[in-house]
Amino acid sequence: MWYNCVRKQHTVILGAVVKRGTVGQRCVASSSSSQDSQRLAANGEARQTITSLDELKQHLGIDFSHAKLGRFTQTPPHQENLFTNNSFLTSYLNRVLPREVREEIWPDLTRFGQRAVTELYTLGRQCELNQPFLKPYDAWGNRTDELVTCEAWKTLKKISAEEGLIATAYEGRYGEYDRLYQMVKLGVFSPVSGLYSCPLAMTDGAAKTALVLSNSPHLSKAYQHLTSRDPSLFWTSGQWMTEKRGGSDVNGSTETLAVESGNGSHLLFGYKWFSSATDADMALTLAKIVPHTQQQQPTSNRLTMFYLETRRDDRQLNGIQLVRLKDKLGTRQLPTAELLLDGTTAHRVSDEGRGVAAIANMLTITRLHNSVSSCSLMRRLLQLSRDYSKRRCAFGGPVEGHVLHQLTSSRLEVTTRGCEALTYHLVRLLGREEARVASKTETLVLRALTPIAKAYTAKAVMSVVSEALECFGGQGYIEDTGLPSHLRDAQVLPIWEGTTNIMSLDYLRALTKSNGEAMTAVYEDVKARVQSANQSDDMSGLKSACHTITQALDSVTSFLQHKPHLIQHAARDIAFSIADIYIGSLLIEHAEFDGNEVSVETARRWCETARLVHITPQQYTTTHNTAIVMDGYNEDEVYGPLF
Ligand code: UCC
Repeated sequence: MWYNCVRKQHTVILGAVVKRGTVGQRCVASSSSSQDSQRLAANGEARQTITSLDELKQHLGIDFSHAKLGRFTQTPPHQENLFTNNSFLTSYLNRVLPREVREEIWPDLTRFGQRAVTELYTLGRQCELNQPFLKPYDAWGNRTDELVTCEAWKTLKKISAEEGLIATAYEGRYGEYDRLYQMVKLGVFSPVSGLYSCPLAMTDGAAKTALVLSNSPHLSKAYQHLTSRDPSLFWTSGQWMTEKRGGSDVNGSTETLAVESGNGSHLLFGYKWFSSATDADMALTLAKIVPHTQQQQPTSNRLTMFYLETRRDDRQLNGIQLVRLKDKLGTRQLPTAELLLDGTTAHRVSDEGRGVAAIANMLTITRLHNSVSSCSLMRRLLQLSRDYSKRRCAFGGPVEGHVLHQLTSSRLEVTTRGCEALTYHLVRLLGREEARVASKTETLVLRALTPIAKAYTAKAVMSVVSEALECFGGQGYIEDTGLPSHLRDAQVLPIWEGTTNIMSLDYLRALTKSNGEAMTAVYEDVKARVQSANQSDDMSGLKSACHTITQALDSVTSFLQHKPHLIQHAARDIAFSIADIYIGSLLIEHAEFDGNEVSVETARRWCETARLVHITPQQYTTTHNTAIVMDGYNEDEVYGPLF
């Protein structure tokens, strides 16, 4: 190591004894051996030992310096195992899984919980940082429609297959528990997956639809691919339902036409406004059939479901043009596109005009995926925030010690537990239905509460994630912590697969379709759970909670019976009341099982400190609501459109 000394007649070398040189003379460092020291001393030459860069700069009179940044840097939150450290979920599984199933799947979930926060988290983050893009043309002007995704995205597809994230639900290894095992694993995967959880939701929905319909060789082939553990065979699926007119009123908005091609297949012509993950291998979609003899005249106004593969045998796109990628608020890791279908070869896989009913098979699955994603994102943020609260100090101690922080965090924890209780209970019922062991009550409860769970958990995740980000102070708002993207991504959860209002109306559809039997099923289910806890001597601390649940349930039931004319107005309030009441009963049941102080307190808080009934008949007046909303709206003062 050497320095050229240009300002003073000194030679200085860090950590070395050096000889004085002359201006501009190159000095070569020598080790500070005692021999050297003795020689220098004997010659009467100056000696100097410099031990830091600051000393060096001072010695040489160098003015240049980095700004002083201080010594302190905050320790980032550390990542907990997403499975083993979720004490509510593990306790729930201990309750509902038979010992032999538990013993088999526990090691896999434990391993995967660790893999999630190490390898997968890194891949997910790379997807956030290397977002997909579209190369519509090559350099010579040829249309290519090339969708470019990062390597991490492709690796996540491979891992999804190998880990059996879809296959697990269909292999029949654990009977009624296959579905629960799969969804718990997906819950571990989801918050770190760089949104690969989204194509998996569609894929799972398509696999289920293929299994249920099982009437076409095309769907049989698709099923084999969708449920494969072999990455070279594994396919993902899209669900192309939404068109330019909107995604809620599917029947009223779909313009895509299907023309018989004469060889048993159809050609699709239309414009799909949101294909959530455009790199899918196949899709299920809806169109109106037109016979090729009658131009543009659908045989029925009702929709039919079609199966298509996105690429032909020669790997060219199947009559599909990728018009543009969506510029979304969040979920930017995910290549969501607008697609033009221009003669896409497709195969009819539902009865004509039964498309919505057929694709509804997907909806139960994708909406439960939505709930699982909401729960697991809440869990992820709470884990990070609680770890951080042990590391970050303020006002003289770690944040975890401050009473207001404790209360805030405990509320988030109770909300998250409630959402997990509802979601995984429904997953369990789905598993029972799929294994054909569900009672009629369980099937009705599953149908009725799936949309409610989707709506409720998606609203909860927005508020929990926002609050959890506050726990990080300003760091929660800083992009390269990786934290803010969670809030952006969460906002898709109340929107896609049906908005909160659509979900509330879907609950009413389930009640109407079952002639009210679904409501009776929910009622009896809650009552049974509460009665059991009420009779237990150990549950004396929850008597009041049981009473509150019963009262709330009676109040909602009475409203449904006596105010049918207000039900449309009240749909959302009914949905949220049912969610709160049902969750309360689940938490009581769980507390009864494990008797743990935290479980009892969670149930007590859920039932006693929050409002369970949200119904407000005095607000159900069209006139007043319209008057409030439109107050001040003056058409003369309305100017140009927004962009
Ligand atoms: O647009 C979207 C994209 C948003 C942004 C995405 C960004 C991408 C990033 C993603 C990142 C992760 S998502 C929006 C997708 N759209 C939906 O989810 C649909 C929402 N709308 C509904 O759910 C509606 O309620 C409809 C479409 C189901 C209503 O249609 P209809 O035709 O008015 O409904 P009907 O006539 O009441 O029902 C038709 C049939 C009936 O069966 P049958 O004829 O046997 O009585 C219903 O019982 O379908 C049955 N059905 C159901 N069955 C309807 N809903 C269900 C259900 N949930 N479960 C079972």
